[in-house]
Amino acid sequence: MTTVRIIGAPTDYGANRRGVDMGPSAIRYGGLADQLGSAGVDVVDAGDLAVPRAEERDPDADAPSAGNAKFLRETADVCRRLADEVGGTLTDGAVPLGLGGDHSIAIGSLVGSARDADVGAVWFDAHADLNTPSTTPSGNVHGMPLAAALGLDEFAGSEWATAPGLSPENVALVGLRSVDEAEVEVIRDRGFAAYTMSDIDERGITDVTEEAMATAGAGVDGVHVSLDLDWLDPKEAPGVGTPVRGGVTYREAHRAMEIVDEADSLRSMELVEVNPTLDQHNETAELATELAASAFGKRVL
Ligand code: 6HN
Ligand code: MN
Ligand code: MN
Ligand code: MN
Repeated sequence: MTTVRIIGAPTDYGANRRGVDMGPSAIRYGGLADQLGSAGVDVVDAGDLAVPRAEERDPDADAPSAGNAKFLRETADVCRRLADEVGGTLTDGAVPLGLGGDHSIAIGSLVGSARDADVGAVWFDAHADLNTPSTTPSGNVHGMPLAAALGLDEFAGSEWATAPGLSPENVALVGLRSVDEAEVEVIRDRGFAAYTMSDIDERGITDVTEEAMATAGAGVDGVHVSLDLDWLDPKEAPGVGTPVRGGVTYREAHRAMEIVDEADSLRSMELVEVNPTLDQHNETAELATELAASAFGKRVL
């Protein structure tokens, strides 16, 4: 039986709206353990990493070496510890499920997941998260985790950020609808598998997600699935810091997570960017728990 180990990373260093640090609590309160139990997996909760409050830190402590990237030192500290937790969980034969926090925690998840293995990554997100300290329009590290793990620009050779076992040909982005100019160039130059919402409109979520999982999983030990809740339409998932209209529907999201399960290559996963202060009744966190259950095999019949 699969054991899923929940690891909370209550950060908001990487986002410009407070509240995403409450994500792990909101997702647990939204019924995560019960949902995963009904998917038929064993659940262990490792609790939350200790994350100092952003107000007590200087966002520019690393400047100018960090370029325009806020709280890079704090992000590195959390990601190092998360990578150890994720790596240790895999060594113990369990599947790590990270709870954000903002999307910068994906750096730690990917480094940990790729520590002793070759991995792919599927990025379910409205955004590409391929900015670097020199291209970022916001300074927010949640717009950079995929670039960091791939060792692009300033992240090249950075021990805490780069996931050596992750290669570009095993990366797939699904659901894109808000991509910065510099990110478009990176996607074109490096030839990432990238599916916009128009691709989903045209081909359907089943076809696109199957292809994404196959691309990410080709020739590697397993796939890291990063689920940014702003991937969904804001009508379904209002509790996110950077909502973008025109996202996937509730049904499309579930179908995609069912395909994640069917691909049988899931190595590690994370649920990020849930901001319960922007919800009415914790609906985005609850949705996150349901989607995790689908990814771990929950079915109606
Ligand atoms: N997210 N591309 C924008 C930026 O500031 O770099 C938005 C990033 C959103 C990040 O998806 O976690
Ligand atoms: Mn996003
Ligand atoms: Mn993201
Ligand atoms: Mn399964």
